Amino acid sequence: MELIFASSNPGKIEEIKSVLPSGVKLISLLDLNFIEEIPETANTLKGNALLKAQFAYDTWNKPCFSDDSGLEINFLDGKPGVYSARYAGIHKDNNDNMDLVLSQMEHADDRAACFKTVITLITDGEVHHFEGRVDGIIRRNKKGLLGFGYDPIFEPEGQDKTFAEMTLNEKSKFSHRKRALDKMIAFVEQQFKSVQ
Ligand code: ITT
Repeated sequence: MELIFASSNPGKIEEIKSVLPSGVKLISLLDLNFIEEIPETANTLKGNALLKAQFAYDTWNKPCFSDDSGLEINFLDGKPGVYSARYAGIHKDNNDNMDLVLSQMEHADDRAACFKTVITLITDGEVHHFEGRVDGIIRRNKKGLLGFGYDPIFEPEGQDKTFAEMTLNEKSKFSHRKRALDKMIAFVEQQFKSVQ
């Protein structure tokens, strides 16, 4: 089956492509040469995931899903959260976002944080949400070159390396995205079986 993934984030697309079952063909917004930004004006992950999936469904009228994710940091009262992608400003990049977090947490002893993902799937106009979460800590310095976004400063609970020091396979053992995706895959497989 074909599924449109309403994302143009290469890091997310690569992660998701690496774990989808071989029977699912993923078509991202990059594959569709769609370069506009889909407006993310909601103030929750679920709200933004719905906006992106609904936009894709209305535009291409095919089964599609979206991913809205964020890093929630205890010491920062849950920030950057839904504003993770543009925490340091709309024209800033991942490094600027991490630098801002690290400077705001320079004297913080409470390093607890979590990544959350909401995946929204729309098939036949029906909307389904799937959530995933991973707990961990914010390190005092960036470490590792793999992954994307805040990976160099996030270390999942019980591990001694950051997401940016992990291969795609390793990150997938812990990641918020994989946990949400597993729920979506189980749901899609169940639906597929029931129509056979
Ligand atoms: P799309 O909307 O095109 O999917 P985006 O980058 O705008 O891409 P989000 O709105 O979900 O995606 O923003 C989430 C931001 O949170 C993302 O840009 C990263 O900075 C960060 N993020 C999300 N998942 C992450 C992960 O697995 N590792 C590191 N950072 C992550």
